[in-house]
This record gives sequence, structure tokens and C-alpha cells, in this order.
Amino acid sequence: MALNVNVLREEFPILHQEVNNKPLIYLDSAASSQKPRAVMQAMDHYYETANANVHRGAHTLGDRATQSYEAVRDTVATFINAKSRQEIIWTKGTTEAMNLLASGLSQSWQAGDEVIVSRMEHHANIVPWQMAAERTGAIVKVLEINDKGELRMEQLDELISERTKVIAIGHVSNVLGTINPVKEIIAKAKAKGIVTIIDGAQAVPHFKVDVQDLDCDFYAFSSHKLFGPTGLGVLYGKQARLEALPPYQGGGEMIERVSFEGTTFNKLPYKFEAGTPAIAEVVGLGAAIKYLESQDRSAIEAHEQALLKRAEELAADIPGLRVIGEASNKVPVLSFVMDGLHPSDLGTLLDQQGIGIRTGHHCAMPLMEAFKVPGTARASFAFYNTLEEVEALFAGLAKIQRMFT
Ligand code: 7TS
Repeated sequence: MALNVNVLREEFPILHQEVNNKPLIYLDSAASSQKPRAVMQAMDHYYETANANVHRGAHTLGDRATQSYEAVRDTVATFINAKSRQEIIWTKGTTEAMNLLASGLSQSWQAGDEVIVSRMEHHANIVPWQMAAERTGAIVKVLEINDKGELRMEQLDELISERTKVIAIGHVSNVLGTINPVKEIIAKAKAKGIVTIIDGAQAVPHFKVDVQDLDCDFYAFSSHKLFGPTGLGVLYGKQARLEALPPYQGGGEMIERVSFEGTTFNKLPYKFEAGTPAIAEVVGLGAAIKYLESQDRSAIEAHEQALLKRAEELAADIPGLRVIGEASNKVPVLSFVMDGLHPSDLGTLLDQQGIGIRTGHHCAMPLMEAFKVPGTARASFAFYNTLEEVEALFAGLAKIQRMFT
């Protein structure tokens, strides 16, 4: 069944407005997605009927809050097919998940140990490893990419050594849209006892992820890219790996017993959840996932691929436009540069036409280096975008080109 985009757009109130006197065309979902009404309603309902701190017992609102909040842990566990709810840790986002992992895992590193990341990583999956390497004397090694923006898988065997402790790779590139063969990487790493970490921030909004099938040790993503609220993310980890990892932040909730003689830590998942969590946001994420799962996900994928294909066709018709990232397996993200026009000017001129894209280095500076560009313009699509919006983007680009070149 084809997706009825106009009907589901009704569920996204923000899309129905004018920007600069033009109908809004939102093409920046890779930076942050828009939210269906169900998310706002769930959060309102929570604040109107159940708001209290969680895990304190003692009164009814506290119980309601705890119940709503903990129920979403089950929703998330099912969503990514985790073995148990204890394997789902709330974080502030993908960034915090990566910092938690780099900080914890590096505590057992020795000088000369190695971490492998790829050229196309977001800074969130580079800088925490560099910081940990700086502290420990470890080395960050880089899996390079080819001209199409795909991982050079043939390099992986050479990169892996006796000293490799961690391979941390993005499931999907936020700039190129490339879907990486993470299952293959994980299998290779596992055979050598190397810890595998997948940055799934750009994957979960587009296709079904099954962490048991992937067999990764850790998988991270952000709520706000998955049609949920900001300030919340998920770190999945295999139970044994999480048990072995030291806590990240200290404080309330994460302890079993505190005394000045010494403190013992709470069991999973609470060991990693110091302080009052983002309760309403967790409730909102639960609604976002339920919304997404109520849709036909294969119809969503087909629609998104149609958007990407149309964008690629129209991009080929614009002289002087160069697409950055031509992998054979992509989510609907299109990065490009245009002769004679700076990406940031493109962004401003499109905004005047009501079209929102992102421009710049997209927190992937090493990737910009590889393509020898200071930045790109990036249109990123979600299932609520239409073919007409894709066409409007390229009509807009053609107009800008006529005006300025
Ligand atoms: N990893 C990937 C692959 C990302 O795309 C992003 C954010 C992050 C990690 C960090 O996520 P956060 O929620 O912790 O900030 N990417 C983008 C982007 O492409 N444009 O703005 C943010």
C-alpha cells in the first residue's frame, strides 16, 4: 500500500505554516525531525495528570509517573529487539551515549591500545574517542571511504590489530546518507573479541533496527531525530557489557548504598542513570515510537526512497551541482555543492523561499576534508515530505542559479 502522505501530514501541526510568506518546506529532518501531535499530547497528558518524580514510591502521582516512564523502556526494548529492558539506558542523546562509552571503556585501556572509527563519523563519534585516547595514550585509527562515500571495507582487516579495543561506526552517515554494512563489521570484530559500538542516530528514523540480529555490543540513538522530544537518547548495551562498564556519572538513583566508607552501585539500567531523568521526554518518545510503529514501515521506506530518487534525478539536471555521497545504499539525505555559490548563501536564499535545509560541515569535518569542500548544502527528508516539496527545492535552486551565476 502506498503511503498517504497528505493524511499523515495532518498529524504534524508544525508543517502547516508559512515561513517568509511561503509555505514551509522542512528538509532538515536529519538535524531534528518534526513531531506528530501524539507526542505533544502524551507529554501534555503526563504533565496534566501524572507529573512527579520517578522511583520514589510514597504517593500516587509518583507511581503514575514511574509507570508511564518505565513502560517506555519496554517499548524501546521491543522497538530495537533488545533481549531485556535492563539493556536500555536513558541518556541525553547519542552524544552523551558516546561519551559514556568512551569514558567507561577507556578506563581499562593501556597506552598503545587502539580504537577504529570511520572517516564519515559525526563528531559525537570521534571526539569522545580522541579525548579518551589523549588520557590513556591510545590511538584512534580511521577506516577511509571511497569517492562514492562508502566505507573501504577492504581496509578493515589491515586496521584491526591485537591492540584494537573498540570499533565505533555510524550505521548511517548524517551527511552522505550512506547505510554502512555494520553487520559485517560487527561479525569481524566479534571474531576478535573487539567491542562494537554503532551510532544509530540516522538509522532508526528510516528503517527497522534489530540489535540482536546485528549482534553489536552497544547501539545509540537520539529521540529528537526519531520524531520524539529533545534532550533524550537511548544507549542499548548487551547486559554483560553494561555490567562490566563502570558508572558514568555519580549521584542519586545510580547507587545502592552510600556511606563515607564507600558506595555501591544500583543494578542495571539505573547504574547509568544518575539524577532525575527526562521523564516527560521519555513519555513523548514512547508516543513517537508507537506512532511510527502504527505506520506501514515498508511503505514509509518505499516513499522515502522515491523522494531520494526524485531528488537525485532533479539534481542531475542542474548544471554545476555536484552531489556529495553516491553510495548504492542510502537513506533520503542529499548533500551537494554548487559552482559559484557558497553553501551558506544557498541556505539563506532557500529559506527566503520557505525551504529549510542545513548547510556547513554537519559536525563531520574529517569527511569534508576527504571531499575537499568546506561544507555542503544538505536536504534531508522524512516520510512526511512530499514529491512536490522535492520538486520545489530544485525549482528553488534553479532560480537561485539564474539569479546569481
Ligand atoms: N551521530 C550522528 C550520526 C548524528 O547525525 C548526530 C546529530 C549525532 C550523532 C549527535 O546527536 P545528538 O542528538 O546527540 O546531537 N546530527 C546532526 C545533524 O546531522 N545535523 O544536526 C545534528
